[in-house]
Amino acid sequence: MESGVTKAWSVRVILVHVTSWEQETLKHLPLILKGGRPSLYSATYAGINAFNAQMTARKTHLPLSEVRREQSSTHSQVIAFIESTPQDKVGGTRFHRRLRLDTYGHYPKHTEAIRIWRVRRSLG
Ligand code: NI
Repeated sequence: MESGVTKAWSVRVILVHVTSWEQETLKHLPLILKGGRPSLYSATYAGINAFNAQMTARKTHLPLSEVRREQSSTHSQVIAFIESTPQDKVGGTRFHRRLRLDTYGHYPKHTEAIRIWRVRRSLG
């Protein structure tokens, strides 16, 4: 719950943030499979930063237990969706790119920040 992991963000906010991108992928990948194009964030949320700020602000008052529950169920939904998608579709460039940006390409940066914060914290 402490801020300062990544600027003002706590681990809790990072969980909300990563989960909101997984929720985006659950919205957009089915659309891509049907040959559609997700709208640009610049059109709907005045840019990525505004989207991020809005997503984390919206969940400011959720208890940590709820944040964790949502994170876990969203991640399970992403896994189930990928497993139910035919192999040849998953390999499609736009599908794969979107999946990477929203999920496994997104985790390492935040994981690393949390790791560094934990070390810093244990050193007092
Ligand atoms: Ni991020």
